[in-house]
Amino acid sequence: MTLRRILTVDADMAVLKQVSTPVETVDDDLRVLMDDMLETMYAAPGIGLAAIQIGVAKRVIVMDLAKTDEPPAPRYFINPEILWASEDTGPWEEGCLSVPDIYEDVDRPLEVRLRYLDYNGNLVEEDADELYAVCIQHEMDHLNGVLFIDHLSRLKRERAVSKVKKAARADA
Ligand code: GNR
Ligand code: NI
Repeated sequence: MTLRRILTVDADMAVLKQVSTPVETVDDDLRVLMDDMLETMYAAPGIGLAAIQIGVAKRVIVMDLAKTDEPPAPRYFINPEILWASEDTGPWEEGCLSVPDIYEDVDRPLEVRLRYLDYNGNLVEEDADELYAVCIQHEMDHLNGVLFIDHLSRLKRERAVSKVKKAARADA
């Protein structure tokens, strides 16, 4: 498996804004991509990762919501769709590996019904709530070139990007 560089808003905004393309075939090449994404996500560490965050504009997401004292529970989502979203929304404090060290509340539907293809290309439908609902909506936004900071006011968004740019300059 290969660790990939995670793109960030200071340097890679144009790529992160791209709309990703549906996957045609779930094959071994795609599984290599998903394995690399999972390894990259665990190393970061993060709880979810969309392919565009490593510069691949395919509608592919990996996730693991297991707590630190639980065994790993990797999940893979290919061409995910939201079939239904609750009217009820609520805030959750979100972060993003592409917007490092910024944490802000975002309001989203509290429950969603999903359809996607899994690691083996099988069609799955299931309901998500709590952190699962938050994370899948955050990741599906990435597939459409949307970042969690796009849900904030312009002032908060611009401050967040400035902070990430300043930190990147300090690191260099
Ligand atoms: O690791 C992550 N944590 C997180 C916390 C709250 C809401 C969403 C997330 S996803 C994020 C990893 C990431 O950037 N995925 O795109
Ligand atoms: Ni993210």
